[in-house]
Amino acid sequence: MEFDTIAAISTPMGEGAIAIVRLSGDEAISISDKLFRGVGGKRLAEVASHTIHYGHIIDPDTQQVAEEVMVSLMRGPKTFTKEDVIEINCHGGLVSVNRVLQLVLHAGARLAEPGEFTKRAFLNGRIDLSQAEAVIDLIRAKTDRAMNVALGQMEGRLSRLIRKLRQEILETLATIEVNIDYPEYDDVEEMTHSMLLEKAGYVLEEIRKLLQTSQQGKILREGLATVIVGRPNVGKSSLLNSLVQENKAIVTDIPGTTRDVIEEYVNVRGVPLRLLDTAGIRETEDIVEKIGVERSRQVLKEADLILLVLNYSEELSKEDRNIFRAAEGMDVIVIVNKTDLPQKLDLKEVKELAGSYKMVTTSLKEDRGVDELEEAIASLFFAGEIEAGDMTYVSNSRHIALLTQAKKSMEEAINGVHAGTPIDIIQIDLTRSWELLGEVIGDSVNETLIDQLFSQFCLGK
Ligand SMILES: Nc1nc2c(ncn2[C@@H]2O[C@H](COP(=O)(O)OP(=O)(O)OP(=O)(O)O)[C@@H](O)[C@H]2O)c(=O)[nH]1
Ligand SMILES: [Mg+2]
Repeated sequence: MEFDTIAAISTPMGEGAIAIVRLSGDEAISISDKLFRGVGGKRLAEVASHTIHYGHIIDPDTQQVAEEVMVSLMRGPKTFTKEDVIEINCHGGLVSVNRVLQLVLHAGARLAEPGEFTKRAFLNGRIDLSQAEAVIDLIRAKTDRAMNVALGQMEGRLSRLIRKLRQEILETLATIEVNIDYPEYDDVEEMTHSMLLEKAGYVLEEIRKLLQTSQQGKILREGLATVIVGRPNVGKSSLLNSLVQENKAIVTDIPGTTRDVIEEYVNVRGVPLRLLDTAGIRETEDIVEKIGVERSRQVLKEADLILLVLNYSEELSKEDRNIFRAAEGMDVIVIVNKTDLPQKLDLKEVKELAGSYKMVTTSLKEDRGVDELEEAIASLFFAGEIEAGDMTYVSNSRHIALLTQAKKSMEEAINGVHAGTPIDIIQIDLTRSWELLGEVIGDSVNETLIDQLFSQFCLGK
């Protein structure tokens, strides 16, 4: 494919030891040669591929040295985009790297859109769509395990499985065609049906297995949304601080201290948590607090796990009961905090309310019970260690939606066979399933979707 030459700063904005301006396209090398003065007047057009060169960037208008650089030169197709790629390593700091970018643009490159480098890798056929999406995941990965999942997807693990399933469907469709073309044999219909059931059954089972990993995959990717709720002053923010082992949230003895939802990522025994500390839930006239309480109720609804905190030194109140009610039907761990103080809470009453929920007693003040809580969180979600390294996970909601639809079409095909539906109707379901799987890896997606997907990337990637 033919594209113009694009350029962008590929390192994060801010101060750093180095910053990189990246160019990709047919003219990447000639544009760089207009600006680069290497040792001994060496021209980039003449150097070997995949080599790095020391020199200066010269402003062609003033002939002044703009920056001291190292330039990496990589000729296509063995590059990220399959095009010629130049990376200019500048000194870190916004001014110098921006100046180099401006000169590069002035010399004929176009400023890249967010994700355009990765989009080219996709359009030039180096990676498929699910691999490109994994690049975003990799950038955003917050834990080692999330990174492993993204890496697995990027190197094509999911793609390979999807391709295999599509191939199976295609073969099934082909066999059906052949059988329809030779209807003179008596047992053709029966043969077709039994072959169909076997093949379609296999594909359906594989899709099911993949979808089963989606819950864990999503958790690994986004972190388990864990919401700390409870009345004001029970110790929610203290709990957040204790789990992240830092004083992130403000803790005071004034009820109603936390007003906004506070979010932190933490790895608890291999479970990545997206921990949310909320404003204590109570009836209040304070406008700011009221908004906070409303937000608490909102995030509660979206939680994967709820840490419901009670105060050991106070009686169970109507508000506590309301919180239990709001959390009904969700995964809950009940935490009875402030056990260093004299008991007023009726534990029997709490146990009745808690039912099958796990219960942990803590004194965050004296640092007691946090281990047990961590244990409870880990065992609740992963019965045993998870091995994100060598499993194929689906974690992307676009993939999950497509797989769910593909599964449905497959089920319809199978039901159709059982119900004696005409074979051409069954063919439609199979074809649909084949197409849906294709969308996962980008074989049959439209341009709008592609643009939208890549626009989620950061600039320069
Ligand atoms: N004695 C005792 N005090 C505690 C314990 N845990 C927290 N506290 C204290 O309880 C007070 C309230 O703690 P926070 O963590 O701010 O409580 P909160 O639930 O976030 O309160 P709001 O943000 O107002 O909803 C602070 O003074 C903490 O130091 C504990 O286990 N024992
Ligand atoms: Mg708080």
